[in-house]
Amino acid sequence: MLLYQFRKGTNPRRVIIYLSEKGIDVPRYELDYENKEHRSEKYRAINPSGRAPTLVTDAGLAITDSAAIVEYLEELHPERPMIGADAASRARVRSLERLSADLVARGQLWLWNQTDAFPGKEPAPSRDAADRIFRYITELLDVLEKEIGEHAFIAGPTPTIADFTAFPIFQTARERFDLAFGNDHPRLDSWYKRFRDRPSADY
Ligand SMILES: N[C@@H](CCC(=O)N[C@@H](CS)C(=O)NCC(=O)O)C(=O)O
Repeated sequence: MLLYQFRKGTNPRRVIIYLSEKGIDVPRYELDYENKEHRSEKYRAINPSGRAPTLVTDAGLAITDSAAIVEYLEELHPERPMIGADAASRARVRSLERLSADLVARGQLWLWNQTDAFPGKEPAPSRDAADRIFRYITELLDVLEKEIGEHAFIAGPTPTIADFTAFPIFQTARERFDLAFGNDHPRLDSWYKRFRDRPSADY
């Protein structure tokens, strides 16, 4: 198996954090983002979207989406389940995981406009657009703030793929760009700080 990744990429980190929490490891290949290796013909032959992560299995199957990679690995390693232990808990975890995936997508659109760091994505970043997009982010943060309630983790008392999906966009905003993200949501802010202390969150 080989995991193509960007060590600090928001979507790759969903897999990286999962692997660490699960206590399993797979060989990694760090794509050279600066030199656009992910856009090369060689990499696009593996993942036509030219994005990361990709997991290539020993049988040569290329899994080209972070959520699909996590679900695949979870099927190979069912011990200590991280998508929930029964139908009801899996439904809750998956709902919150998908909501978190929406948060990532909106968060990325926001960062493309709020910063000048993604000229390939947004050649004319607009702070007005960023402010508008942030309203849609806040809508999802409000939901997560309610859902986490008094739990230690987003979907309940134990870490799940919902945490591994949501955490990286908070971390990208806060640590890579020094931007507030969820700071006005007290439960999410505490969750972020607690999760940040876990070895899996090492950046
Ligand atoms: N749905 C995909 C999205 C992958 C994705 O957008 N990855 C970003 C890194 S966070 C990427 O490769 N960006 C480079 C680009 O689009 O040029 C997944 O979750 O794996």
